Amino acid sequence: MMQLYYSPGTACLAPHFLLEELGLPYELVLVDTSKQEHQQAAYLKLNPNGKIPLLIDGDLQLTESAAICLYLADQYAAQHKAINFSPALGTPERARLYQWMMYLTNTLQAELLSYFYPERLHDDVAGAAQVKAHAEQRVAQMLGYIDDHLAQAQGAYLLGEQVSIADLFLFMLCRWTRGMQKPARDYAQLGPYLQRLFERRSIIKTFEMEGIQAPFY
Ligand SMILES: N[C@@H](CCC(=O)N[C@@H](CS)C(=O)NCC(=O)O)C(=O)O
Repeated sequence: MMQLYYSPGTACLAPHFLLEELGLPYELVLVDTSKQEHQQAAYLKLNPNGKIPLLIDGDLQLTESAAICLYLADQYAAQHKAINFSPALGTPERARLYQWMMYLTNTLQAELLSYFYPERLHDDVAGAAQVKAHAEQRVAQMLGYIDDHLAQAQGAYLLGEQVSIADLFLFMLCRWTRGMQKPARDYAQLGPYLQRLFERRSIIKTFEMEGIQAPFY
């Protein structure tokens, strides 16, 4: 059975949503970051970069939340005939999926990491506070860009009519903005978009399983 190594609310969320969507059997393995378990030898043996999440599927040990989502959607598409979370290879829709997954991981997720860990980017407290404030401003620009895209999209989701792994990934990142001055839920399009996604059983169940309480996003 597959195993997803997780710590509640972290980058494990998107793969966790997807595992629930696909209805696959899997085991959740808690990595207790309050005890620094992600930096201990047992975990580092499985994932030498000491980050969460990690998926184990047979002989495959896979890190990077976005890569895990792409892998699961491709590998187990047949299990979920009703919804294809990753459009077929070689199609324009697949190209758009790549575009969004790269944008979300390289741009928005990276900026959110600066927001949450500013002390890694500056030695003194005032400098770190400035890094955090700048990261929040840049996140706001990115959310504005996504909001504009949703306003023009031919459908309710990033790729149009069809929900995809990019939406599950974006939901996770938007949740991380909930403490900002203007969180994702306060944008004209993102607000109803997040509400729509939050109605999915997979998302509610994932929050229950990870012990996450309101506010959810
Ligand atoms: N690019 C990685 C980022 C993983 C990551 O930074 N995870 C955080 C939790 S959201 C973590 O493990 N933090 C522990 C640390 O950096 O020490 C991914 O998307 O999987």
